[in-house]
Amino acid sequence: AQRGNTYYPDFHLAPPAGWMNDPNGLIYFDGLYHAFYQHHPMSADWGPMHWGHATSHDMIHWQHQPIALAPGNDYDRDGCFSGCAVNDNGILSLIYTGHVWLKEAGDDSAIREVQCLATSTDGIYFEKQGIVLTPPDGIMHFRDPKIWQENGTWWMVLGARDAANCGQTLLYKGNSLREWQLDRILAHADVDGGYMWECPDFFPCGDHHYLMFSPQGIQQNTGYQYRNRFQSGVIQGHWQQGSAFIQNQKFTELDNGHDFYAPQSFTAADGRRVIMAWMDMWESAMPSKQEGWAGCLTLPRELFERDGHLCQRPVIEAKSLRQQSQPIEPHSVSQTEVLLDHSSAIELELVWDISQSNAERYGIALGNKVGDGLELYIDSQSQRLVLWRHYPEYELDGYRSIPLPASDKLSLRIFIDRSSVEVFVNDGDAAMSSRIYPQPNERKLMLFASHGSAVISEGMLWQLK
Ligand code: DQQ
Repeated sequence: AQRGNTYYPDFHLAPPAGWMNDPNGLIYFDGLYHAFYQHHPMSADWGPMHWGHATSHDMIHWQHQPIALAPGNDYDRDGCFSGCAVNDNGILSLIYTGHVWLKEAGDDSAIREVQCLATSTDGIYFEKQGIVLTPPDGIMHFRDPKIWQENGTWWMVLGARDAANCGQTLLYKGNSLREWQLDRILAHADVDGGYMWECPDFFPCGDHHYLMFSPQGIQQNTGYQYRNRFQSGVIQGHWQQGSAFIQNQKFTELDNGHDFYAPQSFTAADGRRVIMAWMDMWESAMPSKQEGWAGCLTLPRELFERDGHLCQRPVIEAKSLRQQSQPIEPHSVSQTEVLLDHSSAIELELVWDISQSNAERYGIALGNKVGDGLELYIDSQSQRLVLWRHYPEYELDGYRSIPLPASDKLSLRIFIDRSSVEVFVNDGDAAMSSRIYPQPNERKLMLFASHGSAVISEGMLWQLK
């Protein structure tokens, strides 16, 4: 419905109208990918949560489907909050959190949260089956079930907030989707680790297990170097059915851009572990609301391990978006060069030869001129890769950055849509995702280098469908 608007994405999943937040119930079922999502169809603001729904043959091209869940029963009166989808013996089953405000809407100090089931025979229309799990004594914030099956046993991780206001992940074991017993507290926050851990997920990848979650209430400037109150990341460790989660790394942020929250994983048709996240952020300005919608999802990303390190890259299916290509010949950049006068949906691959470059700063910019809009650059002095956005009319400003990898060359794979940028560094070592809000006449794509020159050793630019 929003095609033609300034900010509505060309190749990311966004709601047909209204508000979107977390991806829910990502699943490959019966030959089709399903993406559900937190949705408020009545306005572009968060409100009583519904589950929006879209299906796809390739996780890239999506078709909108009717709304799958709407609030209204006494146990989910104020929202069908986040959850997952599983294949229960051929039945597509959604497990979600029924949310009720006990005092006033928005008052987090008095809520009731329970886990609920809904099933479908055709993958489109869902019938609510009621409550399947209520919280342990003393726990009120109790949400976002993520379920998997292993050797015939069901397992569920759930986000919770304990009596001392520390976030935790609870692990439940189930004989069926309707009978659950608490197995253990899988992991919990120490003092500065957040008051609530939202949207947990727990899965094997490479040689490890990963607990992925989105803590709320992180203190700034702690030893963790978190960015703000909201984060999404993983703890790496080892786990075997029925035993403790042995953590061998601290929480690590998954994406170092401005807008990435509540990722959820699923297994693709061929067994790849794929994640999608909400590509926006709580408390952020969302200028697309003026167009009647807000929020979109990231591209699906395949997770994999390299040298014991969790990496992510866009699923291979994303290449089906590529249309005309334009090579960027190896050369030295010493002033601003315009690559495209108007870039709306593009993919850009660039390899910078760091060892041959002496500019103070070099990279790409999107805007009217360098220093006005978006910049992704290498800062030679601090040896960091910096993603900077500057949209003062929307009060969206600021830097995010990561240390440069220790290699002579830096390869960047960059996806630009009408209101987003996603950057993948050195084939998956890191990712940076942010919403951007260039006006239609401010979409010049440039290469730049200041105070010196910088060497590009490879490059390719694609227009995307
Ligand atoms: N969003 C949902 C909750 C979840 C939060 C509500 C995370 O279930 O904890 O829209 O963004």
